[in-house]
Amino acid sequence: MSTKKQFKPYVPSRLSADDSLAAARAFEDFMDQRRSVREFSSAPVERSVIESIIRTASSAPSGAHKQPWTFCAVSSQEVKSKIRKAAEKEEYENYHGRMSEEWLEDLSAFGTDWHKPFLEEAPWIIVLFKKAYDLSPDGTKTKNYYVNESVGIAAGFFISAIHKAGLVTLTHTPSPMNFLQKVLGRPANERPYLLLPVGYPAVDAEVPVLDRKKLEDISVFY
Ligand code: IYR
Repeated sequence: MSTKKQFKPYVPSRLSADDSLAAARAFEDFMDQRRSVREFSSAPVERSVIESIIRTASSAPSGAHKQPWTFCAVSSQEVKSKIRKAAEKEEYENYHGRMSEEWLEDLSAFGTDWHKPFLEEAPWIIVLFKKAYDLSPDGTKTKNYYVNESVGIAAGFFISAIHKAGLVTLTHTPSPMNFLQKVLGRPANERPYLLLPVGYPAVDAEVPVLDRKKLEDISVFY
């Protein structure tokens, strides 16, 4: 069975070369101000802001336009506490034996440890699930394509939208993350991909001093 795609013209307004460069550089400056933040204010963020950010994330390209993701937005203190407790249990094991000496050394500049207070302090935790396959209403499985690539791109859109809204986040990956499927009661086709606390930064929030790699270190032009 095939469904025929319909097409419509795509005619965005065309920028001059100068305007294009100016817009690219302005966006570069804006994005360069984004930082991962680990200290959150408990100040509330309206649900409508989170909804908008999720819609932006879901505008990302995906394999065969399957949009193979679910964004679980948690503001319930009770659920956040459950997530923190389970994440800290796994992270304790990571920092006490599961992570290599080299990994611990690489992380030492960031001052991280197994304590994850931001999981209770941030007003929202967004748990991003990837959908390994889809389930039709009648229970049959349908295929998704390039799921990791698609969900990674959606996560990038999500992080950019958070920055645009004046909020901060942290791409947290407690490992293993399957406890999130249980805590949130997600179906078998959904696998946790990233956990993102979202909110305003704490007034005394600090970020590590770091440089970004130079263009010549990350690109080759042919
Ligand atoms: N998941 C652990 C360890 C960790 C890993 C990376 I890569 C970081 O950039 C920071 C931490 C944790 O969240 O503590």
